[in-house]
Amino acid sequence: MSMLPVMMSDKKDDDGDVGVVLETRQKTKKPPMYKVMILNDDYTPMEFVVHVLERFFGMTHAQAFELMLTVHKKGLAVVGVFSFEVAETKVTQVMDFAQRHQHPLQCTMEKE
Ligand code: TYC
Repeated sequence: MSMLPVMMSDKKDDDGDVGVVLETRQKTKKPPMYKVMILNDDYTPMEFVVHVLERFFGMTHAQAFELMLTVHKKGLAVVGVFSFEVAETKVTQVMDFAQRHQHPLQCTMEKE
């Protein structure tokens, strides 16, 4: 029997794989993400909504104005997508701020 080392080039399929990987499913699940939405109403002033979008969602005035108009025309829009905790905080901040100013603005979240 030969005891010579077998060179890689002498074997078919020698890629260093020992052939025991039967499961390729990734077990590390990405955390669920949540859409935060604002809803249109007939009473909240446009400038208040623009201010909310700047203050709590880091938008520029132009971005905030454009999104506010989308909500005004379409009824609602997604403002951002966040982890559960961040989404919940945004919703609470917006709802508290609107209530303090006595505007009926609604902000909700929904699993993506
Ligand atoms: N529709 C409101 C108005 O005409 C403006 C508005 C926009 C209110 C967006 C809420 O999420 C909203 N004053």
